[in-house]
Amino acid sequence: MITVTAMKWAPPFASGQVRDHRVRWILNEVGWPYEVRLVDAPTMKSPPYLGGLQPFGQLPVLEEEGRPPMFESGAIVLDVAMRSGRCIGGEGTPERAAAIQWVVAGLNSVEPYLFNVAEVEYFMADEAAKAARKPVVVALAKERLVLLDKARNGRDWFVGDAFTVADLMFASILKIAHRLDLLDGLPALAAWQQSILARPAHAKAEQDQMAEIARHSAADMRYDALPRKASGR
Ligand SMILES: N[C@@H](CCC(=O)N[C@@H](CS)C(=O)NCC(=O)O)C(=O)O
Repeated sequence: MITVTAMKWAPPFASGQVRDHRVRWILNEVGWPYEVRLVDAPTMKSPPYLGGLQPFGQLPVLEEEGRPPMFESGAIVLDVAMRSGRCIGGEGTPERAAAIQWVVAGLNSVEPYLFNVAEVEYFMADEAAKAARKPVVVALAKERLVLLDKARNGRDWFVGDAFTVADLMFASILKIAHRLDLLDGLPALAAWQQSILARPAHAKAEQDQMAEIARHSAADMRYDALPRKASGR
C-alpha cells in the first residue's frame, strides 16, 4: 500500500495548494490506491520523520512497502508516472524527455518567482518593506508568466497530443498565481489551467485535501510544541 503524507491543517490561502495534492493527483490519474497520513508540525520537525523521511522536515512524502520513502513532489510525480507508464510518454521517447524538461522548468524556472510573491503577500509582516518589495517580485513573476504563455503557444498540452505530468505540474504551480491574481491579463493561460484542473483526478485530490484541512484547526498542527528558535520565537 502507498501512503502519502499530508498536513492536518493549513491556512486558507494554502488549502487545496499544499503540495501533497500533486502526489494524490498523479496517483489518481494512474489509478494507484493510497492512504493519507496526516501529520502535525512537531512530527515533521523531529526524528524519525526529519531523519528518515524528509531531510528538510517538509511534505509530501510517499511511502510504499518494499521501497525507500520518497520526497520532493516533482520527483514523486515523475517516478509514479514512469513506473506506471502513464502521463509521461514512452520510455526513451522525445515526448518523455520533453515532459521531464517541462516538469523541471516549472519547479525550477517558474515556481520560485511565484513563491517570492506569495512570501511577500502572506508572510511579510513589515508593511513598509512589503510595499517596497511587492512591485518588484510581482513584475518579475508576471514577466515569467508572459514567457510561459508564449512558450505554451495556445496548445492544449505541453507535450504531444495528450495529458502529461508537464500539464499536471504547471496547472498545479499556477494555482498560487491564480490566487494572487497574477494570471490577470493572461486569459489563455488562465483558461488552459482551469481546463487541466477540471480533470476528475485533480478534483478528487483537491477536494480530499481541503476536506481534511477543514476537519482540523491550527491548534491541531501544534506549532506551540516546536522548539523555540534562537530568535526567541
Ligand atoms: N520542493 C518541495 C517543497 C516542499 C514544501 O515546501 N512543502 C511545504 C508544504 S507545500 C511544507 O512542508 N511546509 C511546512 C514547512 O516547511 O514546515 C516539494 O516540492 O516537495
